[in-house]
Amino acid sequence: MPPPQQSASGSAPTAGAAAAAPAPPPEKPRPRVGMGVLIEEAGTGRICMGQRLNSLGHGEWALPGGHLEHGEAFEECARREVEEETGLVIGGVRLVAVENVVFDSGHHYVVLFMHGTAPAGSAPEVLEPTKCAQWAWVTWDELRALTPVFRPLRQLLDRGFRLGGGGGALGS
Ligand code: 8DG
Ligand code: MG
Repeated sequence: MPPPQQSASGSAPTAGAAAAAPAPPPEKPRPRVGMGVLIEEAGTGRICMGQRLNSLGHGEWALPGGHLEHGEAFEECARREVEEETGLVIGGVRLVAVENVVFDSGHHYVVLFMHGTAPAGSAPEVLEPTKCAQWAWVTWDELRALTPVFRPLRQLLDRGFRLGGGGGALGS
C-alpha cells in the first residue's frame, strides 16, 4: 500500500501560498451584444422611435432596446426591453437584421435588430425618463428623415434595409 501523501514540511499547505500567485493578465475588451427593436403599430405600419438621453448617442433618435442579458433568448430580450422602456406588449417577435457597429467612442457592439408588432392605438410611455426624452410613432419615410440618428440604426439604413424585404439583413 502506498504511504499517505504529505507536503514537504509534513504539514498542510497554508492559505498564504495561494495569495502569492501572480495576478492574471487583464482581459482584452470584447464586443457586447446590443439590441434595437423595430416596433410596428398594427394597421398603420408606423414605427416607435425615441430620443436618447443615455451618454452614448445622447439626443439621437433610436429604437427602443438594450443589452442582451446572460442566458436570455433574443425574443425574450426584445419583449423585456420594450416593456421596461415603453410599456408596450409586442407579438410576432423575430430577428430581421444584424450589424457590427464600432462607435467612434471605441464601444463595439454586435447589434441584433428585432421586429415585433404592437396593437393598433397603443401608446408608448416614457417609463425610464433618465434614458429617453420622448417616444413617437413615425412612418418609415419619417424615420428615414429623422436626424440625428443613433449610429446602429444609421448604419442599417445606409445599407438599404427596408422592412418587408430588400436591402439584405446582415452587415459587418
Ligand atoms: P440595459 O442596460 O437596460 O440593457 O441597457 P439600456 O439602459 O436600455 O441602454 P441602451 O443604451 O438603450 O442600450 C444598451 C446598448 O445597446 C447601447 O448603449 C448600444 C446598444 N444598442 C445598439 N443598438 C441599439 C439600438 O438600436 N437601440 C438601443 N436602445 N440600444 C442599442 O448597439
Ligand atoms: Mg435602452
